[in-house]
Amino acid sequence: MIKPQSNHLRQTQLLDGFWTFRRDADRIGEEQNWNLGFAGECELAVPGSWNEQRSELEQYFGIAWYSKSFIAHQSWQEHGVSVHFGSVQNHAKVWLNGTLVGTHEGGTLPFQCDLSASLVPGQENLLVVQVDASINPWDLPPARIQANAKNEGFHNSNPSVTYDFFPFGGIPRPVTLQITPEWERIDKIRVETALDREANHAKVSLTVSIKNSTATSVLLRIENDSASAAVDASGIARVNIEISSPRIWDIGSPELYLAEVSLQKDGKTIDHYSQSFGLRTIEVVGNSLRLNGRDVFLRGYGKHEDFPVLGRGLSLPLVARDFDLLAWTGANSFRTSHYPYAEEWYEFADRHGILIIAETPMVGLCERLFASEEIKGKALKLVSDMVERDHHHPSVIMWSVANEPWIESQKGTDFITALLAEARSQDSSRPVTYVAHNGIEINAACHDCDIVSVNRYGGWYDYPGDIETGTQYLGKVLDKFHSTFGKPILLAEFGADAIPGEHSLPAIMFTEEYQADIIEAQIAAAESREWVIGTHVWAFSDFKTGQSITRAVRNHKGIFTRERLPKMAAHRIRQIWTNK
Ligand code: BDP
Repeated sequence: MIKPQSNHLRQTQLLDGFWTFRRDADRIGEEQNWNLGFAGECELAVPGSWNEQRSELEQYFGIAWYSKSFIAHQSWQEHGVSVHFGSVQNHAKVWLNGTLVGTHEGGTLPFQCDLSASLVPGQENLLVVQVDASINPWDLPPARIQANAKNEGFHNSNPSVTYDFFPFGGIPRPVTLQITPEWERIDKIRVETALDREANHAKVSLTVSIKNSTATSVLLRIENDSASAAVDASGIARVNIEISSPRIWDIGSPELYLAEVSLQKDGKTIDHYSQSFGLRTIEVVGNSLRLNGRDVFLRGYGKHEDFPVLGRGLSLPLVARDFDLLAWTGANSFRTSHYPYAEEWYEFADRHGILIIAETPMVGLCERLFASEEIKGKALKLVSDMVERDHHHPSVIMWSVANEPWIESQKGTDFITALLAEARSQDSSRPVTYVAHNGIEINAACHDCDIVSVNRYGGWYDYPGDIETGTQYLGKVLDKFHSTFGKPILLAEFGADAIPGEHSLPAIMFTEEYQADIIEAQIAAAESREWVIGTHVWAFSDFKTGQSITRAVRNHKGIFTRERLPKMAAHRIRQIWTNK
């Protein structure tokens, strides 16, 4: 699948806007044929999570239906028409004019449905989506099976999920019609690059998959060079171009190239797609992470897709603002904790030279999930789907296959090891990691990481109220991880909650002073160890969580508030990272 695009042969039509909405708490919609259309209880905006758009939906975690009609142009009769969802949280069933056109599991990756067979050109067409956001112990990420089980995540909350963020429901990313000239079309593009900096030369290889193929060849153009390759019987063409004196993508010079891919049939171009990519190297050498042969130290944050009213919903002004604030603090990187974000985040990072650790939605995993072969199959697919969607972004420098799996047995280690192996087999050009749990001892899967990522909250969950002892403890933990695994270490999470406006002298927990001091002390402790390759503060901004006695309305570990106002820690970090 490729992201919809408009060009001289492809058209897009955005279906964002207000959609008709109706909850289906009793699950009667299918029986009552809501797929043919239904009376809405209200209108809701897409993209957007439903929870904060109306009070009565705030705590609704179940099935709901969305519908939207659009006029199909008469000329679409001869075209291929599909609908692309950036994501639907969590599961989706899609009907066009009453006919089921697709289903999808999982709330953080895109999917698309072919519409051509049930589309009525020249008339109004009705698109209906059933969204299932119910709290399910077997989803990835999962809900708890037992409300108070110790081994199912960090702390119990309502809704009872195994992870520390809010289980939003809805259609949080754009919905786009893609109209292609023919039924035959470019379906997937895999870009592989090999940059030889010494020889000042790069090789770019594209694997192009064609849907409904009878086309004969694919023509690739990159700036002034071009090459073509025949489409084989399975609908795949492999085409290479060599680039001499390549422009190298880097933090300060985010140089991008466009691969112009044309599908040829009977001497005619029948489809076209422009795929951006960058040329850079990223590798682990000894104790360092090297970008284009130079050591790079990661300074940044774990984040969430989260903002008041929008929930998980994509907002382009918010993307722009967050990148502005990242730069203001002197950060060079972030992790897409704890799931793949909307593609617009990675595209912005590509254009502005910010580094991303791209994470799967595998957070809050525990033994009962490790024991299921079915879950393992789904988890492996999530890794490969993420790599397929995001592999071409030069900003993505590392894959994180899971956050804090609660491993208690060899099965858990094997599960994570399998995910790491899958990421590596899908993409050998980037380091892989998973983020080891804050509170468990079995971390053997770290042996299979290129970088060992560690979360630790000394001075907060461990040694609360004591920054000095907490920081010494953090140092010991880092030393132990390094001596056990002999790999470079990323301090992937550390920090403290600060309720904005709370101050104290001396610094005590939950005040802005305490958060700023702990972050400063722990950045220094981590940076004093030459094998630490980065510090990612938890978190960039406050974010919504389930209700719990450990969360005062939300998680307050942001150095910005949920509305993106700076706390004292934001100013402190800016001072440390930029000297301003
Ligand atoms: C870490 C988790 C993160 C939480 C954080 C916290 O990785 O998702 O939000 O703890 O407790 O263990 O604030």
